[in-house]
Amino acid sequence: MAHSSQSDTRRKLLELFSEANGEFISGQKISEMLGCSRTAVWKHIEELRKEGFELEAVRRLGYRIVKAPDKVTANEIHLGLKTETLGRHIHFEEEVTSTQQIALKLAYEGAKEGTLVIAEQQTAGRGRMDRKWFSPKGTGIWMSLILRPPIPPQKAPQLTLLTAVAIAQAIQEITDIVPDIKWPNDILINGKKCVGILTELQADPDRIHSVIVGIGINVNQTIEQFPEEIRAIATSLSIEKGERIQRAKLIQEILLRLEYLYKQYLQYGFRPIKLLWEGYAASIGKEIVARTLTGTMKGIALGITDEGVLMLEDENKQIHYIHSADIQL
Ligand code: BT5
Repeated sequence: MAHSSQSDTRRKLLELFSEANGEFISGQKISEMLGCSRTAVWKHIEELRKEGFELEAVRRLGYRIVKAPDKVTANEIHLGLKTETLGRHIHFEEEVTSTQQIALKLAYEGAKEGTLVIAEQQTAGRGRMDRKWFSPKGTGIWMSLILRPPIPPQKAPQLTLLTAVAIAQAIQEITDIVPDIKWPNDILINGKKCVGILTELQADPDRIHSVIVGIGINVNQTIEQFPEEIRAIATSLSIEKGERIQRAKLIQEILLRLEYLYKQYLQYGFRPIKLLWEGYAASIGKEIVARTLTGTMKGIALGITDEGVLMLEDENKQIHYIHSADIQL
């Protein structure tokens, strides 16, 4: 309890700094707003410094944040976060096996919707079907979000598409690059993979307990930092943009967009999301190869249905509805 009220105070403090927009706030005002002593304020400020925040303290003026570190700790993400629920609870660790694993455990223990698990590094990051996801330290965004949507379990894959739209919008906002979405779970820039999404479901046949939306984004890697085996197919935002990107800012933008789309989705269904999705879709009208568990199919990608299912037209003009596959463009 003591720990959680400490971190609540820290969060309020960061909100104050966030509203102050780089201006000074007096120690007196901070202690009034937080309902704690001036000494306690000073201790919180020291904690922030230890985390890498640069704070200026000037007599009579008070404190201001000069620079936030490029870390993805809860504090960094909370500073400037505008969402109501998504990311309001953050579980940060320097190193984990996989944020999916931790999120799953927290969800099982009753974690609230919107809880975010994030790490600087994953030692066993994973993709679909137990494929590997490379997640080196301090360069990318490796995070898992817990959702508890009141929808039937078979609709859960739509959340992957919704998440892809939110990330594509956020990337566009922060970098000015318009990325492509490749059905169902990749985001590409110039044909190379920059983002992967992994949606995992815990449900009874008729009720979802939780959906863990795993998001992996290559942000500041250089080409040499990619392992040989994916160097030809992967890219990062900084490679494409030619400059470093502040990860916390991108996370805030993603959470904000995701929250908005998620609300729309729960209210109006998948159709409005579909329209946005099509705006970023890389494959529509093109010839693709779809590898499913039962075989390989070649044809023209016609688009997705109002339910998010991929429609593929084969050479005999027959239309196939594909629920899950790997796509080659
Ligand atoms: C995905 O799988 O694209 C989903 C990736 C989800 C990663 C996030 S990170 C946070 C959370 N915690 C986890 O443990 N996972 C989630 P899939 O479509 O199966 O693609 C996997 C393939 O992408 C691999 O087989 C590689 O070819 C390639 N790959 C692996 N690491 C990559 C990277 N960092 N960048 C680009 N491509 C990569």
